[in-house]
Amino acid sequence: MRNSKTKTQKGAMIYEGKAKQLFEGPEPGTIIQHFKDDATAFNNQKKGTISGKGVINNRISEYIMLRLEEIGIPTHFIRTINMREQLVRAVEIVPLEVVVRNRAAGSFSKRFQVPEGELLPYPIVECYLKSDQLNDPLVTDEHIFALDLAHPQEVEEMYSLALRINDFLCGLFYGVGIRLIDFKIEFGRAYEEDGGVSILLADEITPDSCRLWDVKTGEKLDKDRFRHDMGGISEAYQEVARRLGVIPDAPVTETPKAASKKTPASKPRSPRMTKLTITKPRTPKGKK
Ligand code: ADP
Ligand code: AIR
Ligand code: ASP
Repeated sequence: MRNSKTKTQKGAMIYEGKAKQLFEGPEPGTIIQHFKDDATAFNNQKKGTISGKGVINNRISEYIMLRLEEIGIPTHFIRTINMREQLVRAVEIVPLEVVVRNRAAGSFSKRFQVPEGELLPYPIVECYLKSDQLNDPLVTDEHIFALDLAHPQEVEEMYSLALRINDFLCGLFYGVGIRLIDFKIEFGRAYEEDGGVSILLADEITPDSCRLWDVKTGEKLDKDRFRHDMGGISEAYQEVARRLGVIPDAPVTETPKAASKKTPASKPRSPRMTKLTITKPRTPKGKK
């Protein structure tokens, strides 16, 4: 249990989405993101729960946001609060889903009839309007400007950040035997005290928002397993987290005692992992 003095005060719920809830944070300009086990696909047509997903996604997103901060990508992440919650900076979400693709898959394969897995000549960036009502249509820069969704400078900034994020994540995942096929990210506007506005990476980067294939076997380790009823969903998410070193080798459980009992005698993969027992939320260094 956390010391009550350090307990982060959670305010009212301000939004309930398909995979996360947002609560007012302890200070103005902050929000608590709560990761649920709920999963949806194909714009809410398919619904279900993936046991333990929220806990794993909270960890994975924390880890990736921190690694990205280290290479100078500005993100909304402030700190992890508990197993399912993280404190983030409140931003005005740019209503675009920015997708980067390294290989053909999903809607790209369907739209252009390109076989899944085919290597693209270079990473491509696409934008979709964030609108469940309209089924997230693909939009061009002209649409973005004409509909005043973002300014040209912001679009340039988001594309450039998206490609840097892709470069970095391709290497990060490849290092643990995973091929990054594609991913979706969201950006937000942060209003600074000096009147300036900056673009931050917001939302999450997890197996819900990426396509991740095992390098050797091509096995899918992401939400496509849920989308296409492939089974082994929780196990796939756990495998990604385990390879990144953010959870121990044992299954993720929210019952602390059970979790520690179940931990096998196997050697942890890195010193980082020994510290990261799933029973104790961690406060990352360098962020308050
Ligand atoms: P959806 O809204 O598509 O159902 P989620 O269930 O993941 O998706 O809900 C999370 C919501 O929080 C998303 O709409 C996302 O745009 C928004 N969001 C993510 N990060 C921030 C942030 N830092 N500030 C404000 N809103 C955010
Ligand atoms: N994505 C798109 N909308 C929601 C999500 N999570 C992600 C998918 C995939 C990438 O964006 O998980 O990694 C491209 O999706 P699609 O369906 O356009 O091929
Ligand atoms: N996240 C979107 C939905 O819930 C799209 C998807 O992941 O397939 O429908």
